Amino acid sequence: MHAAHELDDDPDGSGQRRFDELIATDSRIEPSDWMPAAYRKTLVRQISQHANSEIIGMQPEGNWITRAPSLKRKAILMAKVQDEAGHGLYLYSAAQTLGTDRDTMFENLITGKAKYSSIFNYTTPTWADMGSIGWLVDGAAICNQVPLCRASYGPYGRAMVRICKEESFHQRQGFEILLELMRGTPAQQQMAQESVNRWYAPALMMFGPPDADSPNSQQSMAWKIKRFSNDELRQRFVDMLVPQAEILGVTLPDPDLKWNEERGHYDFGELDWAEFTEVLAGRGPANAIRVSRRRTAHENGEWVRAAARAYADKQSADGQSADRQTNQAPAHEWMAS
Ligand code: BYC
Repeated sequence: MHAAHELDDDPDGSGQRRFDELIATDSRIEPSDWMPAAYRKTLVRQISQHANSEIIGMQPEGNWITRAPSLKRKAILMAKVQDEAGHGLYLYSAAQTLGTDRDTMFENLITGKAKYSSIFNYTTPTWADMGSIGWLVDGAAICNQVPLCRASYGPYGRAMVRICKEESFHQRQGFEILLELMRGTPAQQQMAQESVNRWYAPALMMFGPPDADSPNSQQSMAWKIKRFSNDELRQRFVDMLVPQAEILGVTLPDPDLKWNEERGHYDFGELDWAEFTEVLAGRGPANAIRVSRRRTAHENGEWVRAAARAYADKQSADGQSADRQTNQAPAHEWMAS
């Protein structure tokens, strides 16, 4: 059934029928297509949260750029953080095609109204955290995001293709940092293990609440925005991690983690969902600092935006006076008459 305001822009229901058909045949919805208001709203919510996560996600790693242990590591880390800025920008662009402007999304982020991934509210006290973020956080991101390449909304799915390619490089560089530490001194091995101990459970929470407590999943899956449920992806991630942890020689901090022959999957322990709720409510270890840093950076960038606006205004003023000149008769014609 249509909401009242949807009847206004789809009086004969043909828009809805076409939309349903595109979804049923696994085709793409494009910005100019009619779409239900709730579909548009859920996409703006998810894509803008995703973009915000990329932008806020630059901070925990940005913390180590000046302290990376070698020039090579510093160059790699800088490139990775720049990739994250790029991901944020593709995603804001994708969200803009749905009619929400970037200033609004940014305003919501810096005033603490908008959500971003819980994981970026944890701190990065050691270099090994750069390894754990790459291996666990980007690893979870890949599991979640590869299916999003097939999201029903065209601009989102297409943005995800490039993002996933870059995320997979990010994951490998994190794995390689941990591998090098695990092949190092006992102190380095201990640093790697201690870091994995801190990041493992929060990385599992990135997939969102358990299916039974996930209010958006069912509808998002029916619309083929999400292709798998939160719990399905979390399981896939754990199954992927166990053999990789064996290669690294790190222990995953979960006494209940064990292979279940019958299910063909690893069983794992209950996560601390009270902690997740606290982080989402803004009371995680680094929520306040993340948002305030973003706000300061935005304020400090005001002169760049002002200069860009002044330049654009000047260009369009020059363009207008050039147009006026073109419309005028050339001087020699005027003189001749
Ligand atoms: N953190 O009904 P549910 C990266 C919220 S960036 C915070 O299951 P949905 C990277 C959820 O929004 C990776 N909030 O929701 C960057 C909802 O609240 P609202 C970021 C969470 O949308 C830099 C409520 O809980 N990835 O990889 O069906 C460096 C109920 O949840 C979280 C994406 O954004 C969370 N973890 O499913 C390194 C992927 N989980 O909005 C790496 C795209 C849930 O109703 N997003 N919530 O107020 C998605 O796939 C989905 O939005 C989610 C949640 C699976 C996250």
